[in-house]
Amino acid sequence: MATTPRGGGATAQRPNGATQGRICQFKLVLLGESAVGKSSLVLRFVKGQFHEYQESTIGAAFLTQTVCIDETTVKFEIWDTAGQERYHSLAPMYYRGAQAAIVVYDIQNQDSFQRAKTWVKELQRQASPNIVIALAGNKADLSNSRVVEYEEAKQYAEENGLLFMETSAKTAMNVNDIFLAIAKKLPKNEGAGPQAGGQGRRLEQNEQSRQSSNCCK
Ligand SMILES: Nc1nc2c(ncn2[C@@H]2O[C@H](COP(=O)(O)OP(=O)(O)OP(=O)(O)O)[C@@H](O)[C@H]2O)c(=O)[nH]1
Ligand SMILES: [Mg+2]
Repeated sequence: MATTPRGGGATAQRPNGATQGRICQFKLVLLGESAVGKSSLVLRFVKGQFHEYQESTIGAAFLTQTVCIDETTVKFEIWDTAGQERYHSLAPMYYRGAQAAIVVYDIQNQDSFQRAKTWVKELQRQASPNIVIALAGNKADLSNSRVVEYEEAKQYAEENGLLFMETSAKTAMNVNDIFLAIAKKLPKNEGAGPQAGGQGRRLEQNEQSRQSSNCCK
């Protein structure tokens, strides 16, 4: 099973150059307190890089990345939101219509875990009903100064139906894995109509358009 991230673009190529026909596109949003590492996780996933002095995001940033799961290419349209409180009111613009969300906290920061729980509640109340939510306990490389226990977060995630992983944007631990776990959980079934909320949108070969429909066709 091919599960490696690939460079962005709507046309998926097999190693032999043949083009895969089934491409699903999903909107994914990252939410969480400032400085927990949202942008760093995206930078690691999309570009394989890590910056010690990553700048705080202003407003939001948009990036894309594709992953292959069996015969399906999943294209993520990623909205990396700004965690500073003054940007909170913008968040609904980014999670509205999203099929997936990664809510991030820093394992060294209890407040960021509480903030993550608040984001989860907001998503459960106001985002698409079928949204796939993953909880990421980031900065796992700094586990010597951890204050949020793995078991506590895991139990919370289980109780709330969330995917859960501890991640490190710095070492790349579980970064691809969390996106892949989301991609696997997203519905990619054939024949879903445009009204089926939460479905990804299936692109035809070579299709580059950015229509607003959000379904796998
Ligand atoms: N050690 C370690 N540092 C990390 C990790 N992820 C991010 N950082 C650092 O934490 C700081 C904040 O990271 P950002 O990615 O900017 O955090 P953010 O959540 O995007 O912050 P806002 O854009 O303000 O919401 C940066 O200095 C990163 O280098 C990690 O996994 N391990
Ligand atoms: Mg950021």
